[in-house]
Amino acid sequence: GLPSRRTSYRHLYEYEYELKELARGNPRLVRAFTLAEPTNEGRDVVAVEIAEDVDNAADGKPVNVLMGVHHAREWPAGEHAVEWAHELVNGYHRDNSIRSLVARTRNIVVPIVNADGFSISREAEPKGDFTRFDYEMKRKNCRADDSPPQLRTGVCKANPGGSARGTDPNRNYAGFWGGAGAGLTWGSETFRGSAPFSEPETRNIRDLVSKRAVTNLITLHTYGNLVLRPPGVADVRAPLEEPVVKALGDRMASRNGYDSIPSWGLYDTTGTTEDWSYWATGGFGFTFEINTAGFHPPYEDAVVAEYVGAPPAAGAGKGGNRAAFLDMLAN
Ligand code: 0X9
Ligand code: ZN
Repeated sequence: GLPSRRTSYRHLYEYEYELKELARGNPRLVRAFTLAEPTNEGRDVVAVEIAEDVDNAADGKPVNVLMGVHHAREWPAGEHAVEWAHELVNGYHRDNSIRSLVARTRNIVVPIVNADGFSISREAEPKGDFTRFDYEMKRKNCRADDSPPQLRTGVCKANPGGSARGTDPNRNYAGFWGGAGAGLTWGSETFRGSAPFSEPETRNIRDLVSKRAVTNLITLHTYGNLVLRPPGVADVRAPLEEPVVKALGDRMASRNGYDSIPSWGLYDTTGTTEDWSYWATGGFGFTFEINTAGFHPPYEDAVVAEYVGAPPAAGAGKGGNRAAFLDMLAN
């Protein structure tokens, strides 16, 4: 089972509560904090940092960031991120190899980057008052202020047309912003936004990555069982250390059984998280596309099996993302 023994998708309030509880129970090891800005609808974006002597942030140890749910409907992304936090804390107390990894690194986990969108998607299911496409299958954030008049009437939760209202957080970063694979209009599911970093969600990550000299980040999405590395467009001529980045991606993929490919091999994208962070800071970054069954299929399939790993009995068992994350930490 999972490090937390969880068996169903969390709600937003459970993420917040759990991260704070983890810090409260392990004050030297875990620090819970809120990212720089609240979302457009005023929600906090909550994170934890896990390290030995966690408050001594200037100790020079490599910083790893794991984040989930840039895209509202991709619920397993948040689950894998928060389970990783539990894994490190549990392992620190019980497992010598994890304890020594934690002693050598600093680990920041942001399970739900797009708190507004996730909240709408996650809470849509039990209610009969909105359509599946507008709410449960929402992808983007909630940006109403500078959207066209017909989309501007209040916060996005209270109004139909919710899927159109918003910017795609994974097209809003400054790296090659607005190029191939990014929508230019509000109605687009990949809308780049009105300007680079026009959204609190991306500004929050910019702030975190810039302040903390991040060595590596992994941004979790669903779906496809892929480890994606920069660049998002094939014709980028930036000085990318392709052999190094490929080797890291391949290593992680060898643990979780995913395919390791450059992002442009999936399709062209610009304004994505790790393209920006790599070119802005030199820090490594990868996108994992978790599971093959959909954006948020049954928990057992997309979270338990994909995180812990399939049992090896059938011959083709995978290590799961637990193994991939630990491998990155060990490097
Ligand atoms: O399109 C996306 O943003 C990602 N796929 S998803 O189905 N989760 O929406 C893929 C992005 C891949 N490109 C980069 N990460 N550069
Ligand atoms: Zn996604």
